[in-house]
Amino acid sequence: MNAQAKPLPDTDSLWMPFTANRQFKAAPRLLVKASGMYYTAHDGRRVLDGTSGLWCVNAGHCRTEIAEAIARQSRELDYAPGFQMGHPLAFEAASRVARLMPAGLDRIFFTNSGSESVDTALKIALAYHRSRGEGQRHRFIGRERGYHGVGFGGISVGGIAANRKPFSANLMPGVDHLPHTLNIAEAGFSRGQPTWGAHLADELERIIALHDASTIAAVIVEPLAGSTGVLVPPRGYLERLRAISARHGLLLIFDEVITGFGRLGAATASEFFDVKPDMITLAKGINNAAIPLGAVAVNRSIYDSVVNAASPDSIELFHGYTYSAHPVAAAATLAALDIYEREGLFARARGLSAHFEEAAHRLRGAPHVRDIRNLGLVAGIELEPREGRPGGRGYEVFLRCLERGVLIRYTADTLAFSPPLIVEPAQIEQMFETVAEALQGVA
Ligand code: PXG
Repeated sequence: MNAQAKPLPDTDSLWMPFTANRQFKAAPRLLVKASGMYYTAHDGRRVLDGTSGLWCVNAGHCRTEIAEAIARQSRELDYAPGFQMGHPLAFEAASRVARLMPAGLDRIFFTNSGSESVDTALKIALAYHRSRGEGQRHRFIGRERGYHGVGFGGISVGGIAANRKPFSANLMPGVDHLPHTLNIAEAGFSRGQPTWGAHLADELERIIALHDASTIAAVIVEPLAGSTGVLVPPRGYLERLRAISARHGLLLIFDEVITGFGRLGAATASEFFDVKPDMITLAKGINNAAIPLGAVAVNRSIYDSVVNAASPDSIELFHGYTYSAHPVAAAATLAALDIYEREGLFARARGLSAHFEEAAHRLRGAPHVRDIRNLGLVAGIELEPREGRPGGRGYEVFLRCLERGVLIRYTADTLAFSPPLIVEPAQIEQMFETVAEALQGVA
């Protein structure tokens, strides 16, 4: 411990999420401060944030304007009920988020997390079909390896086996899955979107034929899958999903919890790929992760259908959260969106993406590297797993990078990179050079 080291807290009571609790508590890794591109660890070391926290701190850490907006709002109106009552910032935040969405997706439902956004979008899809007299459209189609949070809806349409297995007896019925799009033999080391794989979208036609379109409510996919290890959509794939869904009257939901707010160099992946879904789920970067908030951006025609189907004095959608559009979270959102706009951070990400790609792909040929995938300010480096011990190598590289002052993320044996959009070119170099160094000593 150096002079700035802080004493470690008692770690017994906290049941940590998605963590190997016993392993962690035997050697805790704590972060105690942050600013801009850096964390400070409990032992006083500075750590470069190569992951924007968990893909969420897009404008960098502890931005003064956001902190001040939060403090101001907490003093002025700490909380207001959102059911049958409102407060101005909720409406203002909705209008501002709507302006960043593709044309028409300008009805915004607020939640507190990505998981809640996903479950909300699934419910809206059912409510929409019911409002049009098509209540028999109850099925959903997700995709293998998809991550849509941890609600029962989200793990049902999701395709991460470990997240589903313990709960498998109680998943939502009526869900089918598209195949995932990763194929290293055909598309390994692609720079940006792979040219192979658009045909995988045609699997949607097969699934529709199996169940009949009249029973299917919606298809949900991450336009770029993050958590599962960075799967970049093949060229033309999302366009085909869009066309097939439209042809059969299915709603298309893009889960943009990670890709929303600049990650690919545009406000949304939908804008980046120029493919317009019917709903977009959001969270994380919506307010730079300063305080929990999520949202669903919904096509106006869906809102109109659901709302107009009810009598004018009755609640149209029996759904909502105590903290939907919490005033403090809404204030943080306005401040974060101001920063994104004023500093042109989405365009900045776009401008850095070629360098980011170049730096990531320089690791081709480094020990254990099986594939490298990237788009915008996202990269994944997949390592060969150890015989009989998948994930072990990824964890070791993660630890070795942390020792060298760089925070990366790993999912099994895929390393993931998603720095704040304020990252400097030299910091991009540092991230990937550190990984190259770390890989040298890994068995
Ligand atoms: N959808 C997507 C696409 C996500 O990436 C969620 C929904 C759920 O959001 P909440 O706010 O309920 O956690 C996510 C979350 C990782 C990692 O390291 C990714 C997420 C969360 C934690 C870790 O890949 N994504």
